[in-house]
Amino acid sequence: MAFSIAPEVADALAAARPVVALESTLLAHGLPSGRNRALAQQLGDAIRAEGGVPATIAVLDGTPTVGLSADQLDRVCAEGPALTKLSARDLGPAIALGRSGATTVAATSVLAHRAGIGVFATGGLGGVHLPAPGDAATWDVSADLGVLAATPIFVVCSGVKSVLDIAATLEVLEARSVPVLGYRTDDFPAFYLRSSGHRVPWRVDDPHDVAATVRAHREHATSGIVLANPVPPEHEMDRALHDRLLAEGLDRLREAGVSGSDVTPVLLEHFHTASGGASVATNEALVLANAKLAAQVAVTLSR
Ligand code: PSU
Ligand code: MN
Repeated sequence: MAFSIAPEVADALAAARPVVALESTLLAHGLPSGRNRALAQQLGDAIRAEGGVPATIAVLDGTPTVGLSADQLDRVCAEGPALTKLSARDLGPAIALGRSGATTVAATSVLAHRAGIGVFATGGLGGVHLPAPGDAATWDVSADLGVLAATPIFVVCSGVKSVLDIAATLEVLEARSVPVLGYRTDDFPAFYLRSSGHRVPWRVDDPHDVAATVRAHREHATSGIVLANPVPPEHEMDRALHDRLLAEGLDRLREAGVSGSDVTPVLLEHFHTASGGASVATNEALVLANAKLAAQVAVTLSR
């Protein structure tokens, strides 16, 4: 099967230099067209500024591609939501049928690991959704969690969105033996907000302790590791605005009968339009901070 790794990424991996994987779903589906291409560039620049090599991942015309070129980033960002959202289970069909798609945390983790990349930066993980009204439980659990349980990848994120059942998400990560570390915090962040009100089991305060933890974990376990890095304080969303948009967004999903993998993109779109772009600025700031931190850890790990 064709598998394309950008020469710069392949060279860095061969020389054991630090590489940071980035996902393409957050570009294509998580941010409005018009903002995503600039962020893609800034993410790469932030990783390079720390001494790392960025590797954005997608599937293009049936080829899993690790390290998108400028032209390929143009394409992924221009196609945006028209591009299929590929989770891990979708990789086989997309490859076999010659299709293109943006990769989620799950699919990006699988391809990054296969390419030999162990460090990954993103915005928010998928998780356990809230049950539909009247239902006691939900079967809508993101494949991100199962893949992180089975894949030795270290992922920096800003927690999960408050549209998810955060307590249940943390329970699944615990049950699946995925360590969750808080970066300079004791609270698991909720993407737009610095705290979800749920505690993290472990707190780490600098990239060296993070790298040491990743190394120690990899000595005895094959699961992934989550580092939860809260959005920088100056970019946190106003809590009252956040709570209003969340309530409105949930009503909207219910009215439109949206379910499954469409839930996250539709909700994000509501946040972006109804906040007049404030949520986009928060989203961009947190992903950038995560790329920078992931690069610092990757640099430390490579020493
Ligand atoms: N959460 C966000 N922004 C995103 C996503 C999640 O705040 O863009 C994307 C990520 O790619 C994540 C995916 O892996 O959604 C999870 O989707 P699902 O719940 O359908 O597995
Ligand atoms: Mn889902």
